[in-house]
Amino acid sequence: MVVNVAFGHTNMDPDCFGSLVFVKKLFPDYVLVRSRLIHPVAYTLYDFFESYFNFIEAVDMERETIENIIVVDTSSSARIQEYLGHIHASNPDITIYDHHPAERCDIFGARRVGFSLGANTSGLGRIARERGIRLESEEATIALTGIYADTGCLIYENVKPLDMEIAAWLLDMGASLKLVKSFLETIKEDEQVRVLNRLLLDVRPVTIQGNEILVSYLELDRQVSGLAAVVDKIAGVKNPDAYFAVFFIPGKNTALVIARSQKSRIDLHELLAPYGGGGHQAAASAKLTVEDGRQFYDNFQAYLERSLAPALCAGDIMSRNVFSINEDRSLLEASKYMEQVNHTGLPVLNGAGELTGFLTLKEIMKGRKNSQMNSPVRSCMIRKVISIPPETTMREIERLFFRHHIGYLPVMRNNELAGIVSRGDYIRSKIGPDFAGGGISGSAETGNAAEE
Ligand SMILES: [Mn+2]
Repeated sequence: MVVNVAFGHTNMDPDCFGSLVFVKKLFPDYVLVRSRLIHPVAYTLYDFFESYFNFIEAVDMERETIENIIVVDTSSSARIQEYLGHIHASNPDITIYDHHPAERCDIFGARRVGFSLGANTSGLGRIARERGIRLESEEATIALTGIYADTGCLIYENVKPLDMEIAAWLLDMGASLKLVKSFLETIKEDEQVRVLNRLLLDVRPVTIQGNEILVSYLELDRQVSGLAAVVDKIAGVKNPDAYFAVFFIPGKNTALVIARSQKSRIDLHELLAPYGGGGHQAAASAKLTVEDGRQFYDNFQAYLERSLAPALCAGDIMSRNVFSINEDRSLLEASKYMEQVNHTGLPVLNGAGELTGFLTLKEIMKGRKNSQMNSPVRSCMIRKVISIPPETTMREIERLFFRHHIGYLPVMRNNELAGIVSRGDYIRSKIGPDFAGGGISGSAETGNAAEE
């Protein structure tokens, strides 16, 4: 028999299932093929909707002549190998619908429809929406689970407006948020809870090159499934720049590293490559055979010390072109100067060039109200200035801004004003590496951030 088939990557996850819902709607004559393994995150979803998908097994394809293949959520031949091995004696047409980077596509002869979206489900959803397709509420629930799973409930950096649009459209068609939530609840097993509790106590903060890192070491008497979900949870609660969890199963001489990163500068895929691991920049893992788990843990920490890139610090993001004012100038002069340089705050220096205070629009307005415009800056400025050395990390900068409700942090090197970090500098450097590293000196900050 001639058959058309569709499948997702090996170890199918919610985004695969969400994508396949749309494949069913868009290409009703395609038969869906199940992967040998289902990703633990998708267990409940799969259990619940198994009959809806009506999957065949990969081995069932051996009897058929496969004419057309649709692949969803991967462009890598390695991740569909388990299916390809069962397709014999036919020369099928392959179409890929995928949201992973195109350069990783190595499925020969395939036509590829690429999406630059947080979830692959959103891309297929857009096509379905354009064709006027409607979903039953169960179908919308599966699809929304797919989008939520791949986008961290629409909060990861990969999220595009279209992911949100399709999510809203699915909700409109009756997707159940209650069900989505229960499908995505990843910590269900008692064993996971036990590991979670132990890790919460055991996890150790270390600062490496200014990065706030968490590490933990735990010995298990056997393999526990869903460890990645536990690691995710810890990373979510403790909020480090990166978390490296090392597990060791003595009976099997197996070490497992599961890592999560919240910083684009910490690329876990690259970091774990020497250990035969991999994944993504933000989430990766490695499994190794080792004799001594403790020893491995020590070596691994030493490896991190050597390998982690220095964290972004004040010296990287500060504006170097600092406008300052002498404390003997009048408030009127200061206000004119501020207007001229288009700044809302200025460091105040004494004759020796030392930082003695800070002046913002607020003090000028106060001075104007009290007819003090001819008084020296010295008499009106903020005297308790919080300044920082150039090595101050982004985390510390963030804490200072929020704890003290200030808009500027003068950067001092050897008692000399080297630069200034404004809230704008801070936010720009957070938005992306392209914005970091200055080049924005002298930019105007709107309003005095101290007021916000
Ligand atoms: Mn995906």
